[in-house]
Amino acid sequence: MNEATTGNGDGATTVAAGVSPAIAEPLREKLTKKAITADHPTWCPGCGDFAVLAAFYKVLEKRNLDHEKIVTLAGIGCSSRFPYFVNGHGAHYIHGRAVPLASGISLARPDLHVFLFGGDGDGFSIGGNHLDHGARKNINMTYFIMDNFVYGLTKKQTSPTSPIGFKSKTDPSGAIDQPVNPMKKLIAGGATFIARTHAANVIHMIQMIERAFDHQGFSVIECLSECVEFFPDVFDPANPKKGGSFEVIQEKKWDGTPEDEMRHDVTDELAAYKLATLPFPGVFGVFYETDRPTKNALEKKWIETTRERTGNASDLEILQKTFDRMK
Ligand SMILES: Cc1ncc(C[n+]2csc(CCOP(=O)(O)OP(=O)(O)O)c2C)c(N)n1
Ligand code: SF4
Ligand SMILES: [Mg+2]
Repeated sequence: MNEATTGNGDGATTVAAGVSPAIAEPLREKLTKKAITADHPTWCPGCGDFAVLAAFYKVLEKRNLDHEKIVTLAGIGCSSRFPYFVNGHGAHYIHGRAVPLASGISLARPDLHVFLFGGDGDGFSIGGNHLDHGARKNINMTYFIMDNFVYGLTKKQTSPTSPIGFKSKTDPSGAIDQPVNPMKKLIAGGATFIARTHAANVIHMIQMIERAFDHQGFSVIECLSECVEFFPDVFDPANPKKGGSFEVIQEKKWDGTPEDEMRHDVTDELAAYKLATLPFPGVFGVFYETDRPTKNALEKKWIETTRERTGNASDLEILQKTFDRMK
């Protein structure tokens, strides 16, 4: 039996044992790491992004997704080279414009699994506005932001997440601007799944990617991923192997115990915001998750209603009518 799990594309189906589909699908081979590995990653040795790629391969393999339904997209940056290293549909697109590209693909082909990768500059700076709109519209996709607190590809400029005092080529005497708080930005923007992880913790990364993938809507993960070249050791305070501590959010179990009172309710926006105010390195896990209709679902309904109203006219007929009206 070919068993594909559900996920951020609505076309992944599971054929139940013993049920014969009208036209039998050819038996699929299991999706292997070999099948999804494309090119030799060209990141600097030790770059945190390698671990992210390894975690992503693991999730694809584990979920045994239909290979042709995997789409990996990115903007521009070291982290945005990601689609080159995944054997699947994908594009290394324009700096900061990956969310609009992913939105179009997700809305036009809701059966695909749309994964988006990029950096802090790509997502929070030039693409910050697109991030907000993707979030508020709740367009179905999984967006993984590899945050290294610097512009890596262009060799060390201050990024929107660089801490005050960071010395870079654009701030030789130290950054003076208040950095973006990714969690606060995403909560305010209206993202319906928001999580935070660390590239030094592959197991946690895998858990977060799977949770985000299972969420219907605009799901975003911020991952602290070290740029060993231009901002080394910055994430050590959250890396137990380097003397730091990785503090995981304890989520409510709704078991009625007194200790559950202290646990985090992921549906509570204000509680998520409070977690986001904790000083660096903060906490890791799911900050916020809520159910809200996706634009994909709303648009589908709207198209169906319109189609019904036009007596199930074809796209061409509707277009022709529109042109006729314009004459
Ligand atoms: C429109 C546009 N502006 C600027 C650039 C130059 N540029 C390329 S990548 C980049 C920043 C990359 O930083 P980030 O997104 O944090 O990715 P990283 O390299 O750190 O992974 C910049 C400014 C560009 N390619 N296109
Ligand atoms: S410059 Fe930094 S972010 Fe880019 S590949 Fe090298 S270590 Fe990674
Ligand atoms: Mg960066």
